[in-house]
Amino acid sequence: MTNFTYSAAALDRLQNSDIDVFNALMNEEKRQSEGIELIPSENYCFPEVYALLGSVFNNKYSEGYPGRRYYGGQENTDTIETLARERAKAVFRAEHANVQCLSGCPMNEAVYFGLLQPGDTIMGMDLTHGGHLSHGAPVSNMSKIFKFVRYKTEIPSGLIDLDKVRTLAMEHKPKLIICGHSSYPREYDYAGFRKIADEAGALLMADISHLGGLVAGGALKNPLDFGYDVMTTTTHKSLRGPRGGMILCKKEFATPIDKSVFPGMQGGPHMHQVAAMATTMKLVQSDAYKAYARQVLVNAQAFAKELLAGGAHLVTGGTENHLLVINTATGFGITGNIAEKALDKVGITLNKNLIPDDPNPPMKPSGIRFGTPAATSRGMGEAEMKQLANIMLQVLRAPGDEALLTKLREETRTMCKRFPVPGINISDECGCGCGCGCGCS
Ligand code: DSN
Repeated sequence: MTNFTYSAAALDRLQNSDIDVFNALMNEEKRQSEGIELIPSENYCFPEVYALLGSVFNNKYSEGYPGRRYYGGQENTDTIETLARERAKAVFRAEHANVQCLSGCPMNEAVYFGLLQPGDTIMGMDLTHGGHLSHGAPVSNMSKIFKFVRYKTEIPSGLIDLDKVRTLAMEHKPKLIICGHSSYPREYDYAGFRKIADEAGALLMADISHLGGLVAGGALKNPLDFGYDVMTTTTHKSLRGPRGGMILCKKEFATPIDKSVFPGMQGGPHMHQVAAMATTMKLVQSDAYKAYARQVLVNAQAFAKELLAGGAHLVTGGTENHLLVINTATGFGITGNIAEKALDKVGITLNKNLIPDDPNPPMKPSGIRFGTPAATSRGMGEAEMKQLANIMLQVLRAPGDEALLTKLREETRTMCKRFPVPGINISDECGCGCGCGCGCS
């Protein structure tokens, strides 16, 4: 059996009432424990987060904001939301915080509707060059409502050319410019974007969803220190909190942003999520968390160094943050989907990814994307990054060699055993005799 942070009594009830979902849960614990998570947007949350996500705050409707709700019984929900807001403001040096967004896309959509009118122009990074769906990808609903102009990275450097961003901004005069990405391995020139927005007369927003924990921990720059009008971040990536999103902004935008989140976009906030955000915002202020944030970057550097030495082609030639993108097509002659599948077989989870100007389609792209936040949460350091990079290199050179993959699977499993996932403790003896944590005992 597993020894997890849920209440044992609740788990027992689940096992009795829904064995199918119970088994899936046990298997997922085992998958997360015995393999290593390298998807850069994923992480292992703080154990305290499980306690709150599984709590009675799940039961409460709290439309409105602290002190101004539509339903009664809000004395405890007001406490947690006020704590979450005040702590978020302190962590990110923000004048205002809204902590009710259900996740990343609604969070960014709430900013657009709060500050702009339908038909207004927004400039964001092209999804196929590292931007995010919610920054105006043609498939998103937002692209039917706002006009999006997309800046790209340069080929072959993979870097953003600020002069080109400026030219585009002066040509289209967007009402809002967004700095933010989901697969750009470099730090943004926040000051440079601020200058461009001032010249173009645009509001300026940073979406730091991937980087939230690294900014909170002081390892990367904080866009709000450069006078950004709005900053958004999801709370479950490098921040290690619950799934969710928060909007941080200047005081002058507090009212339109709050109104846009509720009642504009959402009804009742998920108060179990808000409670977990409050605790997350306390935990990220510790010295241990600051050391974690720094180590995420040190680990990414160690990973990059080893991969480059092994002949991998890294988009932009390296990384300045927590993530890396390998062009598997040029370096190893395989597409990202083949690489993803083969790496899955050895217990390394990452994702296939488009590279800038990819000649291949999204489901068979030319690259893979991965990062170090989750591995670092397990306590892994540079030596383990080196070992993981070497396993990856062997897989990428011979993705069809099943004997090799089986051998490497064991190496990954052995390594993972030394670094338990925070909040999960799977013992070798599951009680049923098979050692699999399947719940059949
Ligand atoms: N799915 C997230 C990512 O992987 O970057 C963003 O929404």
